[in-house]
Amino acid sequence: MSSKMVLLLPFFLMFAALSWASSQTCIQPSTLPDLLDVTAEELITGLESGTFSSVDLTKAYILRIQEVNDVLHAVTEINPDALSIAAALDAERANGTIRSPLHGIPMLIKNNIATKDKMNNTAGSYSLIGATVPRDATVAAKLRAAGVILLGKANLSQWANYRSSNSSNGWSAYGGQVTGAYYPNMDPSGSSSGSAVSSSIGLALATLGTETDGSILSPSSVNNLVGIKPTVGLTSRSLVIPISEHQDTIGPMARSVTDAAYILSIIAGKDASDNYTSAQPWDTPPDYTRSLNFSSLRGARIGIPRNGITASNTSQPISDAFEAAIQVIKNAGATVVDNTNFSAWDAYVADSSASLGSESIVLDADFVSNLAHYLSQLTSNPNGIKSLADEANFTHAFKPEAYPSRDTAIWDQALSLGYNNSDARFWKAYQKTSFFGGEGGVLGALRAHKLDALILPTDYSPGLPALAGLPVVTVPMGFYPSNSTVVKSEHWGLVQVGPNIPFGLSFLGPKWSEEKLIGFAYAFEQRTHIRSKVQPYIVPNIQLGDVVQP
Ligand SMILES: *[C@@H]1O[C@H](CO)[C@@H](O)[C@H](O)[C@H]1NC(C)=O
Ligand SMILES: *[C@@H]1O[C@H](CO)[C@@H](O)[C@H](O)[C@H]1NC(C)=O
Ligand SMILES: *[C@@H]1O[C@H](CO)[C@@H](O)[C@H](O)[C@H]1NC(C)=O
Ligand SMILES: *[C@@H]1O[C@H](CO)[C@@H](O)[C@H](O)[C@H]1NC(C)=O
Ligand SMILES: *[C@@H]1O[C@H](CO)[C@@H](O)[C@H](O)[C@H]1NC(C)=O
Ligand SMILES: *[C@@H]1O[C@H](CO)[C@@H](O)[C@H](O)[C@H]1NC(C)=O
Ligand SMILES: *[C@@H]1O[C@H](CO)[C@@H](O)[C@H](O)[C@H]1NC(C)=O
Ligand SMILES: *[C@@H]1O[C@H](CO)[C@@H](O)[C@H](O)[C@H]1NC(C)=O
Ligand SMILES: *[C@@H]1O[C@H](CO)[C@@H](O)[C@H](O)[C@H]1NC(C)=O
Ligand SMILES: *[C@@H]1O[C@H](CO)[C@@H](O)[C@H](O)[C@H]1NC(C)=O
Ligand SMILES: CC(=O)N[C@H]1CO[C@H](CO)[C@@H](O)[C@@H]1O
Repeated sequence: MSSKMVLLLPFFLMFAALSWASSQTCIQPSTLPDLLDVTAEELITGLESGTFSSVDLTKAYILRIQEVNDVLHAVTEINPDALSIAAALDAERANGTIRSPLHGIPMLIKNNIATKDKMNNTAGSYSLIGATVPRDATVAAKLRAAGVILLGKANLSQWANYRSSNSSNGWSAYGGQVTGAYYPNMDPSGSSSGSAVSSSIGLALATLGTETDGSILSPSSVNNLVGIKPTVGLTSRSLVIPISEHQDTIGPMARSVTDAAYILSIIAGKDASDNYTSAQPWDTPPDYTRSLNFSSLRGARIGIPRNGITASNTSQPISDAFEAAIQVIKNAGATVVDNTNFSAWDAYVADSSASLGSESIVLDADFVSNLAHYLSQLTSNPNGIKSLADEANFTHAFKPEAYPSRDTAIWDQALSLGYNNSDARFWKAYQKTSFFGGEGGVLGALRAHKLDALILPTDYSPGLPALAGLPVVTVPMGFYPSNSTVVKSEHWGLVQVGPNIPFGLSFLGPKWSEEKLIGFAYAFEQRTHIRSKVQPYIVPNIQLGDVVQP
């Protein structure tokens, strides 16, 4: 309680000062959207009507980041060129050049997505500071070409949570500890922690995250967001610091399904630099905003794989909210089929509890190969890191990397394998994981019951889709009630359960089914509007009215 008061006081004072400043201008605050909840379409309307410019928007977001970052550590760096890029995009708009619906709108991207500009790309490690790339990551290039302002880099669980057995979600050596905005010292989940927190309180319109197993879905869930974890191969991974070519994917983290759909439409597509994208069943990807149909649940068949829900003593509010969500989905005209269980669930659980499970082999072996491939593309590499072995050596020796209080157990295991993903033992493990996620898991359940999608509380949703490269969309479903008992993480004491901490609902489908999943998530969101029912404990007070010149 006392720490909450201490945190809030400086922001309250700053707000008082700025309210006075903005009252000196002629701008009517009511014509300006609140950046905490603003939608893409409200920003588009404001930019088109000239109520504010992209420079105004960029200034406001930079001030908002500076206002809260000392507490939340959500952003590792701000693009030093953001304001000049915004001015250039304003000039283009003035002469009639509109590159895409998101022309002139700022986004943050996770600090494992490289850009060829003044920003570092480090996965949160000091080892890669100053390293440079030959071009932007393909997803970053697509955003830039669409006129999106790359405002900065979001902090993350270091190495996308692929280093340590006893670190914390949202901690990186370079960026510090991200905390969530819904409870003091809140575990932000991860690994796209800074992306989630930044999007949740409006430090940009929205953000990009990356997922190998849960890293978009889980932080979106606990930070009250919509997250799209695309089919592996829908979005290019070229020049994104990898874990696993078989499981990695890049997706949007936004405050609404609509905003996420706008962003996915920009970043999806084939790329010769990531040949998994050549499996896309179309020449150009769909316009996902066409899936935003209030009636899309009508006539849909939705399954509940109950055996994938492993209840715990803190999950009663999640179970209650899930049952209420099922009723909303039925009332919206869907046929809900219960107990569409995963046939290989028990075998999957047994395999993943082994000391070296199949998924660990896949990720370890991929990481050894894929990290070396990423590093081989760098155009400068100040610390000469060429392999995982080099990286482990750097990390063990460089004090700010906090070794051994944050160990390197995952790397130690990957290095002790002694092989990479060209080895027959890798393929044996990959066959198992593909089966657990596919025919023994999501695909088998969909087929057996002729379903369009499965639903699960997001806490239980990432594992099987990760193994088979399948898409998932999460949307806010509820939050812990005010009398919840606080539960802290085992290491480093972050608050994982507590009053107001949100959680989501996931829709799972077969490869390339994002259009359907987005439609279902939208139909659910538009009937429930859960996001608006819970407020963060800390929000930046800077608004457009503080920067717009009359
Ligand atoms: C508008 O400005 C952009 C950027 O300065 C320039 O590339 C483009 O040619 C201009 N278009 C027109 C129609 O003037
Ligand atoms: C990149 O990292 C270096 C070292 O921390 C820092 O001096 C530089 O400002 C960083 N770049 C940006 C854009 O923050
Ligand atoms: C995909 O690209 C990788 C690396 O660029 C290459 O090793 C592999 O042979 C390619 N696979 C196909 C099917 O083209
Ligand atoms: C919206 O979804 C419903 C149910 O699937 C369908 O009947 C309707 O045609 C869709 N509307 C549009 C505009 O696609
Ligand atoms: C599905 O799983 C649930 C939870 O484990 C179990 O209670 C139920 O009996 C199972 N149903 C079928 C049809 O296997
Ligand atoms: C939940 O159960 C575990 C042991 O199963 C116990 O240690 C923990 O205190 C319980 N938490 C709550 C909030 O009851
Ligand atoms: C993978 O291992 C094989 C066999 O040891 C080796 O030839 C190859 O260079 C390794 N590839 C990478 C990317 O480490
Ligand atoms: C490990 O790093 C240290 C300095 O940090 C260096 O002196 C040593 O040569 C490195 N060893 C290997 C095997 O790369
Ligand atoms: C993490 O593990 C390492 C190695 O076992 C240990 O030295 C360190 O104390 C652990 N840190 C925490 C916070 O438990
Ligand atoms: C919180 O309140 C609800 C409704 O009054 C009650 O059912 C629940 O047991 C309470 N939980 C705790 C942890 O006190
Ligand atoms: C932009 C920014 O605020 N960066 C900060 C990220 O976190 C590190 C470690 O806490 C700070 O040193 C940076 O200033």
